[in-house]
Amino acid sequence: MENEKNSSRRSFISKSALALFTAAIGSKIVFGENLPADLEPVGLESGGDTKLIPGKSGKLKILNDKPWNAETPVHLLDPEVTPANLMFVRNNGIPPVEVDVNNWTLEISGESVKQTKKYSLKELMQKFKHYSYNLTLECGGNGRSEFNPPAKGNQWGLGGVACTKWTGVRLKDILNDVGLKDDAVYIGYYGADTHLSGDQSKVVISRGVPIGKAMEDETLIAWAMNDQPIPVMNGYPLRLVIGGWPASVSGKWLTKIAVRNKIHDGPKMEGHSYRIPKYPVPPGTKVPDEGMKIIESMPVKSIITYPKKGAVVSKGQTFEVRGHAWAGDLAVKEMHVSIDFGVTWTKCELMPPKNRLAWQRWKTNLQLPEIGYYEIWARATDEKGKAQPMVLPGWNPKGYLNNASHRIGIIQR
Ligand SMILES: Nc1nc2c(c(=O)[nH]1)N[C@H]1C(S)=C(S)[C@@H](COP(=O)(O)O)O[C@H]1N2
Ligand SMILES: [Mo]
Repeated sequence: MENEKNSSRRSFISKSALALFTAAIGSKIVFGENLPADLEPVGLESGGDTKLIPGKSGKLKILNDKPWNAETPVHLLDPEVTPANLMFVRNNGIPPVEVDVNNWTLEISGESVKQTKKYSLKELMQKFKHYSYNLTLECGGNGRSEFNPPAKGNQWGLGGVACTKWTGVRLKDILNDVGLKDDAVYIGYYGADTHLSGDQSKVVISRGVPIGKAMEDETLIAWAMNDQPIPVMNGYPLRLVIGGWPASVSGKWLTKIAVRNKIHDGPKMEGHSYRIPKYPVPPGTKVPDEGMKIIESMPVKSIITYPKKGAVVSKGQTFEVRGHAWAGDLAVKEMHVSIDFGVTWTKCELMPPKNRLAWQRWKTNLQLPEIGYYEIWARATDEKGKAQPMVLPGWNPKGYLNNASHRIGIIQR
């Protein structure tokens, strides 16, 4: 009755007008017949391709939706600890859809364990001491979009990096509980994600690290990120977390760790995956598999998180410039910025990391001499004296390890 009354009072959009709007939007307008005659649909100003990633902020820049790959706009990486919904997503396959936390197990097996063992999540939590570390995870392909000739794959800008707080148990405590044979040299992870082809028997990705890196204090089997369950896209309910190395070694949706008596040979360990040439090659070179080596510690790098690119500074204003710097397994020793295209450099204040393998905050105050356009260039130097290059450091076939200086343009008015 109520509905009937309403419809008798209102006049609705004509069928031909609705057809026009439907064509313009490119999609059926559900409930379109309810649109009042004098109201136009507001439409999709963004172009209609802003899909939402479960559990993630709509501010992430989507690079791929099959599988999900999304990066963080650099200025949103400003907090010391990256907010969970802003951490980048790099999936190679399809995340597990139904996660049964109560029956989730982690198997430790492989030819170099004394016996195979399985732990439930509860056992892991009860049996071993808990640790928390802030760990920098950066995709090996972060910065790939600057490669020329271009490298295939997701065209990452600078936002395939995050530093979040991880809580869990040390992998070394688990491995010691299981017992390793003397010939153990490598570990490899397995996760519960499934292959894009739909073939359930195919492993999506299974990478690993030498036993020495696996046994470091900061190498965690984690169930929490930023004091909350790990976001679905970042590996819920359990994840291997290894700071300082390409994030591809940090297995998500973790179900198994294999302890190996040789370099792990899972999918994406071999060929050109996460490998770079052993020697410098001219751009565009086809490098044979034997000429490639596995990427280990990531190179020194930094980002400017404030101000945002395109910021407007009023004449004479002093403003803070800040960001983060990291250097794989090493610490960052010095941080500099330039406002004159690299002719002179200003040394910045650089904080120590929260813990080993966490990024370091840097900041300084700047004042610009006159009205006009400037670029701020940022350059970090690691504890061994290696600094970031201004341009792409060395071309490689898959577009890894671009640690060129971050530059932002700003205006003084
Ligand atoms: N099981 C599984 N683990 C994985 C991946 C994956 O596709 N499946 N991607 C790897 C890659 S290449 C990267 S860069 C990081 C990305 O972590 P994030 O999505 O939590 O940012 O996870 C790594 N671990
Ligand atoms: Mo990655």
